[in-house]
Amino acid sequence: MTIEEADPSAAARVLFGNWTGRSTVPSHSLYPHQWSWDSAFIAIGLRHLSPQRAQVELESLFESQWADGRIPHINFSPSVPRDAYFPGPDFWQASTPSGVETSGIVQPPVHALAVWLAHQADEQESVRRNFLAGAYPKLVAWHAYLREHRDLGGRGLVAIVHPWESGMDNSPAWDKALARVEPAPAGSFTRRDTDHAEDADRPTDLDYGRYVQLAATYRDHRYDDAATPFAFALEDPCFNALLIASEHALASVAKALSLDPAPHLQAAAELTAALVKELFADGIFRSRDLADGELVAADTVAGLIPLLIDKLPVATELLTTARGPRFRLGEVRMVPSYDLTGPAFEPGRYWRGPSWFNTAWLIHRGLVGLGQAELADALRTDVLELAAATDFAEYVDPYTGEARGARDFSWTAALALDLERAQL
Ligand code: 2M8
Repeated sequence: MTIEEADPSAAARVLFGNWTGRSTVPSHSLYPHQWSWDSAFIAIGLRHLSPQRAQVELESLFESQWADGRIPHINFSPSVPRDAYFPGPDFWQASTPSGVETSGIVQPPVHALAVWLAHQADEQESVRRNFLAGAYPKLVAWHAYLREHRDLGGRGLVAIVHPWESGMDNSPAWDKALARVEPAPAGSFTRRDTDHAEDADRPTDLDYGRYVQLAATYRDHRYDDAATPFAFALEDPCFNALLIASEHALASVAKALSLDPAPHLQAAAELTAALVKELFADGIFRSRDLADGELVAADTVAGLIPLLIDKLPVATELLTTARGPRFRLGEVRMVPSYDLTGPAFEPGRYWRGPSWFNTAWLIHRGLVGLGQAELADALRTDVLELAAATDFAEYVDPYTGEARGARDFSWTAALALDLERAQL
């Protein structure tokens, strides 16, 4: 019996349909290549269908890793037409020493956590395939790239240099910084995303022009972090919180390989102290804009993701914020991506209000860690109901639960599957 026959559930069907042989596309129409943090979330779900496939998903992503340790946000598939997605490989002009074509920016580092969870799904199979031993040095190099090349503010936190690096591309937290960026001229590129999704659900043309300009500047400086004049550089709480969770996971990986976990625990402790000292204000974590040194006055779900961090000293205050009027955890559908009372709130537009399944999964994990069983269970039920009711939508309206963006979206299926089957 094939693994496809063994699991006919709707979520499994989505993941099998989006599998391309060694990795999974987020969505055949909107995102037809391998995306970095998507792959990590996808592996977390795939481990319930085939632990081996989950490992291969992550291994194929690692093939896109650069010599400097960075894991680019897109690993381009050679079998997809070069103009199927914009910006494609011809725009980025980047490849690994072995010729894998990639983008040049990165995405949040959730990979070590995914590696650890994929290993735990079938330890025997993992040992047989030497999975942890193969992944460990790659993850160490990835984290070292971030800490050594991306601490642009010198405060012990990693900075993102493009909204796409946050994974929450269109977040209102980037508006002020983006307004300083001169957009690429409208006729100089052709968007592909609006061929596959409603214009009203996606970023505006003006913002898209700015995304293109920022990426082109980095590319024109050969993705050299020391040489690029970054017009956009912010310390994002979600990105740093995931690095901390991944350092904790890496400590577990090191222990399993009979290596010393102490450097990872120390890195996690240093990053946690810096995160709380530098980015916590008004009961939530906020991004710091390195251009003016100020915290951004826009509250987004990124500021709640640190709930995931083990022994976070401000967890109680953060939970109060999650349950308060800005996010109404337990009262609206999943967790809105932006402050429900904020001036930029839009319930349907990409990262400016809708609820996403990956952030719900991360917050669910945080709630379980905090012993908030009732809240965690309610969130889990909401994720499972919404995933099924929306044909695994990319995101949903936080008030009505109405589907938005792509359907049959891979991380939605993967993370719903994980919440259904994982024993936490
Ligand atoms: C979205 O981002 C891409 C650019 O990377 C896009 O809008 O074209 C984001 O939601 C991001 O978090 C996600 O990884 C990607 C693929 O699902 O889509």
